[in-house]
Order: sequence, then structure tokens, then C-alpha cells
Amino acid sequence: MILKGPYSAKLDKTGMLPYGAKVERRLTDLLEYFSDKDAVNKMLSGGENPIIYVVYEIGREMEGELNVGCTIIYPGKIGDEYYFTMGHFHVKETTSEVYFGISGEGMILMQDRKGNVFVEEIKPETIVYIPPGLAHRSVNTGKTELVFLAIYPSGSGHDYETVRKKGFAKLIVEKNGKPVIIDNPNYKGN
Ligand code: PAN
Ligand code: ZN
Repeated sequence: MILKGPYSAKLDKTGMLPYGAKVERRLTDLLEYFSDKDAVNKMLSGGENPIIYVVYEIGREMEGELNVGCTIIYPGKIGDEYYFTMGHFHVKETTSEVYFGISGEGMILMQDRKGNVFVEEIKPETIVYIPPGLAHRSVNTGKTELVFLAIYPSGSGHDYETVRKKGFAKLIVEKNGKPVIIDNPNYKGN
């Protein structure tokens, strides 16, 4: 039973089973997020609308409970920018989150409301702790699917609007075959 009571779920690089909800994000859902608008338009006008990532979630309702989500970000780039998640602040600013890498390689961009950025790697057998008050976006910098587990308080809520409007202060792009972190020229700041 997933909605109440204890449960167990199988977790591997293909996702999590069982799950309560599946969210799929395609390029059309992320139009405003990628910086290279020409690359976006070229793909779409060529009839391509790739799935960028999927999330399998087991959500809970009660205060004190935890939500669990497994994210799979596919490998790929839009222009030089690697595929990433939309990214969000938690609405309830006191909530934190733990990520655990399952497969693939990537980075998590974290940013406070002043625009200070923190970066950690996401990779197998590695935990990333996201403290309260930091927006977070995951980026697949590898050639295979990036798969990780997220655990966070059930009442966290997701504020996507702030990141959608302002963006992140940094971008993670490929240069000479390697990921590099650069300033986002379009970052809107405070
Ligand atoms: C994660 C994210 C997941 C997808 O479970 O929700 O990786 O990213 P977006 O929600 O930004 O599209 C998490 O951080 N939950 O709080
Ligand atoms: Zn989160």
C-alpha cells in the first residue's frame, strides 16, 4: 500500500516500482529554461520533442512524513547545455532534501535567494544534502542516464516560478567534451 502504511519499493537504474505518480518532462515543457533558443527552435521545427527527464514519485500527505522520488535524466544537450531538471525552491523554506545517486554522472546546482551558487556531484553511492532555502537543479553531464533518489518532507511544496523567471546564476555546458560551469548571461538576479 503506497498511500498509507509502510511500503517497500524496488529501485534501480530503470526507476522505482511501485510508484504513486509519474511525471514526464519533454523539451516543450522546458522551452523557457534552456538558454540556446535557436537550438530549441531547431529541434522542435525538425519534429523533435525529446523526453528530458522522468520522475517516479511516492508522495505522502501527513505532516512529518517523507516523499520519495526517483528521477531519470536522459543524456543529451540543447546547444552546449546538458539536459537538466526545471529546478525549484521548496515553498516551505525550512525543508531540506537528500539525494542519493543510483547510476550515471551529473551535478546538482544549488542557489540561495541572493544568487550564491553551490555545486555537488551526483554519482552512484554518493549522498548530496540540500539544506533549507536553496533552489536545486540536477544536470546530466554524462553519456548515460543519470538516476538518483530524492527524499524530502511531505509538506515541502515546489516553487517553480522563481527559477522559471530568474533562472540560475550558473549554467553547466560542454566545452571540449567536458562539463564546465559558466556564468549565466541571462540570469535576472534579485
Ligand atoms: C526532486 C525533483 C526532481 C525533478 O524529486 O522534483 O528531480 O526536478 P523538478 O521538480 O525541478 O522538475 C526534488 O527535488 N523534489 O523536491
Ligand atoms: Zn526538491
